[in-house]
Amino acid sequence: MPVTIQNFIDGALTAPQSGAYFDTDEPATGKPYARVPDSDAADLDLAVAAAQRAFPAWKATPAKERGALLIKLAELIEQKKEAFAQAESVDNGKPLYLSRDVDIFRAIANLRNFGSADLDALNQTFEKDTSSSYTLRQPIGVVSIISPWNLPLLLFTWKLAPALMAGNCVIAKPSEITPMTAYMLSELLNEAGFPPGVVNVLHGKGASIGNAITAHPHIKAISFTGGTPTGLAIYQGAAKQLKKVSLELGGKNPTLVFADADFDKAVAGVVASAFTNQGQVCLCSERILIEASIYEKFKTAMVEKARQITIGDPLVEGTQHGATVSKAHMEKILSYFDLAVEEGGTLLLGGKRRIVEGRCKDGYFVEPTIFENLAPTCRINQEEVFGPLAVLIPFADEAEAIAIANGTPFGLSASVFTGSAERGTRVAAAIDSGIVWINCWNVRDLDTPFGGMKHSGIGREGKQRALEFFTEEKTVTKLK
Ligand code: TXE
Repeated sequence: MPVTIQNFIDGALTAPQSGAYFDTDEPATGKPYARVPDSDAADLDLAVAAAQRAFPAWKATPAKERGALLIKLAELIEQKKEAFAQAESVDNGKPLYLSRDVDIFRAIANLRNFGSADLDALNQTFEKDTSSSYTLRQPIGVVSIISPWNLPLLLFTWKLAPALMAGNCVIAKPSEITPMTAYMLSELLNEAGFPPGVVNVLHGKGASIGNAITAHPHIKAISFTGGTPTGLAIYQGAAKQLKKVSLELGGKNPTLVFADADFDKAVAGVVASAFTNQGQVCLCSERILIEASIYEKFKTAMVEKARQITIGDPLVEGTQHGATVSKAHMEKILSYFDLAVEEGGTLLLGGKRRIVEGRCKDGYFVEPTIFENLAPTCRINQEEVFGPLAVLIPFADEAEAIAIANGTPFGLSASVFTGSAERGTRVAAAIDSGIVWINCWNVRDLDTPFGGMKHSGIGREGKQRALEFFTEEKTVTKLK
């Protein structure tokens, strides 16, 4: 029997007002396993009213006490971390090792990290001859977070924690494709001690509850992570009410490999950057730029390393590559592989759906795939595929590498592999992206600013930036 997920409104698990649910399936098997509330504006009105009632007392609660509740929630999740990891892998299709070591580990870290933040450190003072001024950071009121399916609990908590720490009441909408761990978190909120109405979790589709959130007059800010077209729709909708928005959107991230790089480290880094989480991380690299003098050698080594990735049931220990998140997403990825062939690409590895025998025979598995001979301006090198795809592109020199790296509408992240510290610094400064890694990929310090340029988004997340986003700044001046 499928599990029935419920909304969490005003401190209680609640069925959707309409009584409507839809099914979500387990990507590794293709079989429905949970029923998800198809929430709409009526559920949202209840949640917003509860959040408004809760706001004055929550705002007045000392930040340290708010943080203690976040840390308590982290502890409660930690006590059930294996159940959370299993649920994340069932819901998303990702291998268990990732759910354990990345998703749930980071969700707990997010809650702890923001729960111990020093809000006073955000304030500034200004002393002049005749006046002195100081700033205050105060909560906004009722805010919303909208999160995607690729790192479900990780990204949900990455937004929820700073919103709460800053003193806001929250309407949280996880992706309808992966609702389970947000539901499990909502079951712990009362035990953690959050007063009713402070956190409300609404499940449902972007076109109904998502749009209703953007249009709601009493929601004052939205923090969103997801696809660029959805981000644009939220931005346009939010503009009508001058809502604050933070948008973390797609990428078409380049990895640059120079001939002087540590060869083995670069091969390992590039394979991880292309295929981790079945390529479904906004920071994954779909364009691998390789200096021409090592191109053939690097290509051979990379294809060989990627060929060794173990594809299989995400719930079996040792699996490195699980299922992509949904049938629709698998089909989108496969259609891009067809496009790469149409555009003249040469397939070096993978390129198709993988049938995994047994329990997973109907699952949405896509092979790690590598192409070459595709111009940087091809559609396949311009559009975000968000799957296990790497296109190899040779370059002659540093200037050409930078031009190719910057030659897309996106600007989220980039990696540079080089043995020269000067070159690393120079290239990092020249690349148009919010994040650059030198001789590594996806090394995350939660305190650092995080976000993208161009069509990859607006604003930055991370410790201080997220707390700034979720507060209003007030300047107080007095004469001396
Ligand atoms: O994401 P959506 P989708 C990219 C990736 C992927 C593409 C589409 O390229 O193939 O986006 O994925 C909610 N108003 N990324 O369609 O739609 C939705 O319910 C308000 C990049 O699954 O952006 C979910 O909670 N909300 C990425 C969230 O938005 C709306 C992560 C994200 O879903 C809405 C995921 C609306 N009109 C996909 N429509 C990243 N940057 O990490 C949808 N939503």
